[in-house]
Amino acid sequence: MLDSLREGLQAAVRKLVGANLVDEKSVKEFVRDLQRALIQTDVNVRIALEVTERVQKRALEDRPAAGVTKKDQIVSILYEELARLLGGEGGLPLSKERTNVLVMLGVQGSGKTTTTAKLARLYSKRGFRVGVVAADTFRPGAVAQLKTLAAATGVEVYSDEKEKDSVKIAKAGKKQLEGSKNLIIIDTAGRHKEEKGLLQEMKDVVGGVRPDATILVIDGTIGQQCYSQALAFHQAAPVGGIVVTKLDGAAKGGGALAAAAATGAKVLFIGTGERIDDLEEFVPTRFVGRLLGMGDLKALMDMVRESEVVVDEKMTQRVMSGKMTMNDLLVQFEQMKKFGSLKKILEHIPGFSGQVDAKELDKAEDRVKVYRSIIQSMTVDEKNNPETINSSRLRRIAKGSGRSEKDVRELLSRYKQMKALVKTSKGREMRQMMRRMGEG
Ligand SMILES: Nc1nc2c(ncn2[C@@H]2O[C@H](COP(=O)(O)OP(=O)(O)OP(=O)(O)O)[C@@H](O)[C@H]2O)c(=O)[nH]1
Ligand SMILES: [Mg+2]
Repeated sequence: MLDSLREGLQAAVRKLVGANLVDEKSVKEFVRDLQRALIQTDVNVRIALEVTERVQKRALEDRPAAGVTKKDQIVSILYEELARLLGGEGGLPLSKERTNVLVMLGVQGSGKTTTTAKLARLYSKRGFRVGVVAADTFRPGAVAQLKTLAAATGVEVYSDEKEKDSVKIAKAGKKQLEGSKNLIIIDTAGRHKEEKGLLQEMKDVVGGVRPDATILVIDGTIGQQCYSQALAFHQAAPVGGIVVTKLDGAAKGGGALAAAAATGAKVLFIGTGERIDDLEEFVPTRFVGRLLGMGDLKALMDMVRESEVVVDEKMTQRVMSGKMTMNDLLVQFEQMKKFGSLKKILEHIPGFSGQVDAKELDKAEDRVKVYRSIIQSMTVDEKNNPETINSSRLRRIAKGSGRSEKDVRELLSRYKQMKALVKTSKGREMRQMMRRMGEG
């Protein structure tokens, strides 16, 4: 599904990740690649430019969170912006405690009847008692089509082939099924002499049965034209959600999804084939993660956020003024360790570029363990003023922590180095580093 879009996006990401250096030039090239991929899938040019301009601005202006490389940051910006382009999350507000009524809307051939059966199947599987109503009086064979499809799912079908008034059928169907079902899906006609007549009939049906939601079914192969079609329906009667069908093999599918989302109505499901099970719940973040080939990127990004360090202002002040304590040093080490484990995770995600030697990291983690036990064996005074640690104190600390004197000396020299670093660079680099740690 959406193979060319996926290939285009992934190629752009691969190029960026493979670049030696991420600078303005490579960001702009990345953005141009994105534009091409989006426009090829029929995303409206103005919308494609808006999205990519936001990606460019953020990529050039925002600083990456601590422990995250520039490349990783840009990929996550792309992920967020694409998910935003495809709309927010949220499903149908259905409850098993009452009878829910859905009305299917859409132009001829968009996939209403097929989607009615697919939804009936899906919600039956989820434990709803589903009934469908064949309120398409326009198309010859419409009732038979729905019956055939519904037979495969075992749901009850209400129809009345003698009745020509679709509003009457919808109402009668609702009345008959209400007692035994808690989800009633009403399939309507798409064929009409003119669009005005179709919209009027739709208003009448909606007014007649007062559904919990109307579901607009749109053919994804028409690409960005989805926008005007969805808007026309949305204005005639508020659309509760959209199903974009035929995304299997639709080259313009990306444009269709973006256009549907641009109306403000949520895309709830996508149709990915003619078979009854070819219906997927649409979750923009998950969908984009799959497009970019990054599995559960959202969970990963959450982890990145969680690993961001909250900077203790007082500690920063102490460190800056050269009055760093041993506990402050330990906090610094712990933070570095945290970033280390995060990088190790990023290693395994395609598209991420963390190039950290796992062995080195393990070694660093071991050192932090050693340092922690040594610091725990110091008195409060020693922790606050490590300069007072003479050789007899050093021996006592080594014994108390079960570490060697060499280890203690190593820690003390790391402390001195850190302090010297703050002094020589007049704290500039350090301050920058700490600020970076604090931002997100
Ligand atoms: N490949 C593919 N075909 C689909 C999908 N959804 C529907 N179709 C096909 O599209 C055609 C039209 O589907 P219908 O469900 O009859 O469309 P409709 O909106 O009910 O049409 P009318 O009742 O004439 O307005 C059928 O051949 C379906 O098999 C999909 O997600 N993928
Ligand atoms: Mg139909």
